[in-house]
Amino acid sequence: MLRIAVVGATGAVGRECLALLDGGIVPVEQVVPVGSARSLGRDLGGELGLSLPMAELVTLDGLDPRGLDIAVFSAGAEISAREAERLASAGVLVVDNSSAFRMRADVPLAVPQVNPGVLDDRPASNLVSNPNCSTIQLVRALKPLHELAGLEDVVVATYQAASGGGVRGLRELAEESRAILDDPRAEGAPGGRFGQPLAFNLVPEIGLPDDTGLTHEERKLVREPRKILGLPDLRVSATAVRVPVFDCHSEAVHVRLREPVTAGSVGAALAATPGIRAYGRSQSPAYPMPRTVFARPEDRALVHVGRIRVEPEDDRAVALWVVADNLWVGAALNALQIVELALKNGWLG
Ligand code: 11C
Repeated sequence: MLRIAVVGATGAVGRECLALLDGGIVPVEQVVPVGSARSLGRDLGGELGLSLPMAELVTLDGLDPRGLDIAVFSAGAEISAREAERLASAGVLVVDNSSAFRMRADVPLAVPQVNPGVLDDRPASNLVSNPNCSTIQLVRALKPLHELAGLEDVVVATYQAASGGGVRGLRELAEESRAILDDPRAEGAPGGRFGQPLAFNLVPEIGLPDDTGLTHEERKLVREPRKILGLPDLRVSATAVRVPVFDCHSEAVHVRLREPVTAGSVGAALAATPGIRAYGRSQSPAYPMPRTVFARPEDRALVHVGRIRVEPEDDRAVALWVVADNLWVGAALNALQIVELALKNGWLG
């Protein structure tokens, strides 16, 4: 039985961690919710209707690492960079949802369905990084294609939901949508969680651009799959777009393979992969969509792949449409599946 701290417990990912722990994903003796000073005194268990054994909410300053097995951090890169190593060096296994440590050589970047081998041994750093949400669903769809015919290069355009911007992103989208429904000509002002008004809009910039024009989100999509798939030279080209959808990220993925394939062989490889639901024309709906994926807990736990095509002029060029719940598959669920595998591998006694 584990004592787990959930850092960022009041945030969008932290709450989903608590809900998944409440559902029994790993055996828990006690959960310690960790939040900011303004959240002290909140009864998160009561607010979220949880029956988990939960300690009182504490701040990171008040979190005692003694007797703690694991800390799942979902409070942003700045807080992770500042605080996670203090806990890790006190012997706590930290599973970090931020970008703070992902590219460090002594920190595994883990997606249990894709590169479970990186979790064979507990890292000396006591840190494991959870990849970016848009990376996780991408690599989960790419892995069976790589095993089938070898990846040569990948072009991905993302359609990312407001929940990627946390509770504040969700609230802003709801408020802006109401304002525009009341007055369709209302002009939104730049600013807010997404830099620009999101309701009834598309924002093709997630995170700050670097000197080459690539945004932070796009850099993660280029670099993280290389580390996870163990393909340092994989060519990835990404365009990340925020869309006015509350939950679930979608991706149009174009892949060039080393060997020829058919749509049937690609569909069969995806359908045979645990954790993936592959869609064909005979199904209804014939393709995944954010609203349908988010509607049922069993679908929130899967990566959904539809519109599976092979270019008529090029039997090594494959196109896919990939949808997954960014808060579960892309964050909380992946982090707790890392904990599950760490337990199975005997890291925690
Ligand atoms: C978004 N992908 O949708 C981001 C959220 O590096 O873990 C997660 C940021 C990260 O805005």
